[in-house]
Amino acid sequence: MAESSCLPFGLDALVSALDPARPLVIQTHDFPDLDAVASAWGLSLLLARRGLASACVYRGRIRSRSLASLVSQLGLTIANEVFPRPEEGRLQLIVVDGSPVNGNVSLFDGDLVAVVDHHRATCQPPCPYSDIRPEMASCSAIIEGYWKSASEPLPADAATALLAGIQSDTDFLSRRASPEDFSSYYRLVSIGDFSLASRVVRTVFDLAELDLVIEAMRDSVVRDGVFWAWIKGPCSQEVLAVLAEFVLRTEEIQAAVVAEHGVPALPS
Ligand SMILES: [Mn+2]
Repeated sequence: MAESSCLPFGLDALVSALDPARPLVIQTHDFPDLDAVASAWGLSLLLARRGLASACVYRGRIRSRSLASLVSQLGLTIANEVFPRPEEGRLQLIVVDGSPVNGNVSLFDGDLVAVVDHHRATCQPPCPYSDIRPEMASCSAIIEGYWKSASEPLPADAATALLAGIQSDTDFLSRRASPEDFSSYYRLVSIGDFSLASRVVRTVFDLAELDLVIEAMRDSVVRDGVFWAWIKGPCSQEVLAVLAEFVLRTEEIQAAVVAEHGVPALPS
């Protein structure tokens, strides 16, 4: 169940919260990942079916090797700046896969109209439309559900991106996931390019980063069942998670703490 909002959920409710005469952007959380960008792109294409043009934007940098690969292979258009045209009216913002009340989105200048997210919110975001479902493991599955409930056929490229979003956020459905994530995944597999998505999501290192991981493992310590390691970054976003997931396959290790030196700050 979605958390409370003054509007019902889905494409029609979202569209009714938007002013078609004003410019619109779909903003991901800062330093976006695959799930965030796939969700933004999937929602942008769906809104276009209702005659609403939007741009996908983010702040920070793309630090994910797999996301950079998906963006180039599918030709996704996403920018880390907006170009306001005051004569067209104030910008409307939709946030996906994050929420300003959780501190993971530095909003561009404009009016927050909607938040679509799967992270637990500390409070209701200040906007007319919110669809926040912490029981779901990916935002991509929420967006796939919007396509399905609107009876709009998903293009293959968008399905590939959303598939990659679910694969990435759930480690190929091996982490906690809801029945809706599984259902979306099942539908997307038959439309999108499963092998492209899987290859992109699994390719997270280059050889230099592999060396950094080997070095971090050599210098790691295990105390009371906890694995501790530092990676001498900068490295791509997924490297830490992949190292942690790998060592958690060790019988004697119950938890992993993996951190990176040299994480860049968000430009102000
Ligand atoms: Mn996500």
